[in-house]
Amino acid sequence: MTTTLIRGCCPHDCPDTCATITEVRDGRAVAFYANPEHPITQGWLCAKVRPYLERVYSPDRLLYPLRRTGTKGSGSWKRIDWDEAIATITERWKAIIAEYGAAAILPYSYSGTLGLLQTTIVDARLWNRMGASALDRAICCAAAHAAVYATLGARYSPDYDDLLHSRLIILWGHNPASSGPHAMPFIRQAQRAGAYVVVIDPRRTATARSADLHLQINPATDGALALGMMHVIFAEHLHDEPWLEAHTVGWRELRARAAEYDPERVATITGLPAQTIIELARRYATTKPAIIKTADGIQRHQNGGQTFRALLCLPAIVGQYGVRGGGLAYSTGSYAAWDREAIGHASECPPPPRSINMNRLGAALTGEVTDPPIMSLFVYCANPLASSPNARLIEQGLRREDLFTVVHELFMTDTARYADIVLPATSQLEHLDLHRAYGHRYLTLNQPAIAPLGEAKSNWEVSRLLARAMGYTEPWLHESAEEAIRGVLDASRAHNPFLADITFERLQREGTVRLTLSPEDEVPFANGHFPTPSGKVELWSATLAAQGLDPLPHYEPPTEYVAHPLADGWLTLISAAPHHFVSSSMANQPSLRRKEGEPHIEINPVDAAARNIRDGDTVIVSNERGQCCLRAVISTNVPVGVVAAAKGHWASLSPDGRNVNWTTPDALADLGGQSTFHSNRVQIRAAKP
Ligand SMILES: Nc1nc2c(c(=O)[nH]1)N[C@H]1C(S)=C(S)[C@@H](COP(=O)(O)OP(=O)(O)OC[C@H]3O[C@@H](n4cnc5c(=O)[nH]c(N)nc54)[C@H](O)[C@@H]3O)O[C@H]1N2
Ligand SMILES: Nc1nc2c(c(=O)[nH]1)N[C@H]1C(S)=C(S)[C@@H](COP(=O)(O)OP(=O)(O)OC[C@H]3O[C@@H](n4cnc5c(=O)[nH]c(N)nc54)[C@H](O)[C@@H]3O)O[C@H]1N2
Ligand SMILES: [Mo]
Repeated sequence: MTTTLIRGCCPHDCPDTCATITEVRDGRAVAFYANPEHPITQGWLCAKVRPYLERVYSPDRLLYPLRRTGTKGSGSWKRIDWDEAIATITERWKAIIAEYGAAAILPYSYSGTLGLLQTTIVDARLWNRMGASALDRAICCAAAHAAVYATLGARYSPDYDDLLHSRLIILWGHNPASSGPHAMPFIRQAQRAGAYVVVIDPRRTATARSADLHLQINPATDGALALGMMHVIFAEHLHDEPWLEAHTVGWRELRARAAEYDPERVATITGLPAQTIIELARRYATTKPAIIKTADGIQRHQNGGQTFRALLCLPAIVGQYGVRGGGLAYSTGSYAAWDREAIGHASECPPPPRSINMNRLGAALTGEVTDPPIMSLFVYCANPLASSPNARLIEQGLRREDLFTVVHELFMTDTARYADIVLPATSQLEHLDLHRAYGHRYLTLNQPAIAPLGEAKSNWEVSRLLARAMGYTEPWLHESAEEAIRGVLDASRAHNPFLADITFERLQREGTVRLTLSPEDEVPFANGHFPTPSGKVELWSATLAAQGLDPLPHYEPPTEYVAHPLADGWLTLISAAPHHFVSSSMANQPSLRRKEGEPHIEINPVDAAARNIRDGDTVIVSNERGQCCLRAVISTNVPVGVVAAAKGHWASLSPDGRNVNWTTPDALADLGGQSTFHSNRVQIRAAKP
């Protein structure tokens, strides 16, 4: 029997975007592993994606369309065929459009896959054509994006191997050991060669444990720390004035702002000793190249946008943008910018009637959005009941008898349980897609390795079926998967030099292709140009000033800020990335659930003793939004006043049918409508005192 090797790409929400190989024998995938030739993947996969065939061939895969037969959430279903499913959905939609207008239909999707076709194109075309409510996809990185565009103009970052040139690496609110593990070997190698590694994180993470210095900062106070570092750097004349003069706007205004953040004041805010702040500032200003590497976790606070702005300003103060091994590594997302019109054909469609922030889903379903109310929800690539904030309110919304909910999924997730119609989705091994990364500068084509299991269909196929049944005849709603990808790639290449010479044929041939970077593009911003309105780093941001926002970074505590020492028994709950799941994806896979352990919360011994909580107790974590039950783990991994419980556990697989998101806030941050999961104040008590 012959074995075929099919090149693919990990589709999950992670900066590493690994290249994979599937071995297929007789139509069945028999092995799945890393492509040894990919310069970032380097021949190994993370703990969660290694056993991927368990996910693909899971006995829990949804294989047929289902129609609800019991009450919402009751779990009684009847198998139906695709014709009936599509007819049921589109007839209901036509009736809703006739009565309320298409704005009453809300697509809800996020990062189940990050593919160009199955996510980016599917997120746009059908919904644009229909005139459905747009979804403001602000759950993950909206504040950082707004801050980056205002300050630097584009998300340009180096590849991980640039870290080998760094002498100082500050991992700021970032836990790559779990959240982007392929950066770790480069960080380790740099450290062995003498680079000094600092981790700034309230939690002692796996990444923090191997750092040279771990600063357990008070949550949501990083903006003050960054401004305090600037204060010291300016006061001691360690700033790079010629660079600031040549490449920035507003450095003197920023210096005046930083003057307000003397080390004593910043020490009170951050909980770090003043001397530590001074030493960090000196080290940062005098060790070159110095890189700040961050990700998305740090911005999930009410002040996340201003915090990110402050971080982005730091490298400019010491002239580190454009230096190999220096600057700030956040995201490479702007290099392979796709042609927006080719993606969504928006110019041929009515403008979206309105936009609904995904972080407000519960509120939107239960009265915040009217005229028209949301009458149908179409969920794909997302599991909002497990992953979106203020889940109690989402559950209340999903129970609405008059809400018509369709969920397209691989598994019967927390959200799918509340659907009227469930549609089975293909896995990455069963469909075509093209992936850019946000952690490096390679494109990878994902070739389908096996036929769809059961009657599963890809997002793009479902979009095509829905468009046909709705009577939409535009050819761009009916292209083949390959035509759709080729169309966007060709249109984007026409005006994006980073895609020069990258054709579909070349991707088919080579699997992974490095973006076309001229020698001067290798190091981000090395040419001294920043695509902001001024062409410079906007320390004083004209973009933000025009929106009536503070043009300079500042620190303001979140509303749910827990002051030290403890006020009224409140604790700040950080719910960051689990090691063995990606958000709630894979959190139903038995082998990975065993490794991650049951849903638990880390609590400092001091806070535990004050509440008579013993290690292993079941505790109730609660606030005005809701509550959930977790197992207490007493640990100094978290400082006094901070507790930590991973995101991602399924509510339906948790002892009390809820997860941490029953407590998390749906308040929006200061920039971009960003989620504020970690600005979350909770009370904790033992379930049986
Ligand atoms: N294994 C795994 N990998 C993932 C994911 C996953 O769920 N699991 N999720 C993916 C997704 S969707 C994303 S967006 C990225 C996120 O990637 P990261 O940002 O690296 O991950 P997070 O765990 O969300 O947050 C990083 C760290 O921020 C810390 N933090 C929280 N609040 C503060 C603060 O106020 N100050 C400071 N200094 N630190 C703070 C948390 O303790 C956490 O350790 O990871 C991706 N990769
Ligand atoms: N408490 C807390 N919650 C958080 C965060 C936090 O820091 N704290 N972080 C947030 C962040 S950063 C993010 S990005 C969000 C992510 O939130 P979501 O985007 O909702 O991600 P998941 O929960 O992983 O759900 C994705 C679903 O898509 C499905 N899926 C995968 N591939 C496909 C496909 O091809 N087609 C279809 N139709 N479905 C598919 C998967 O099976 C999975 O159930 O979570 C957020 N939730
Ligand atoms: Mo995310």
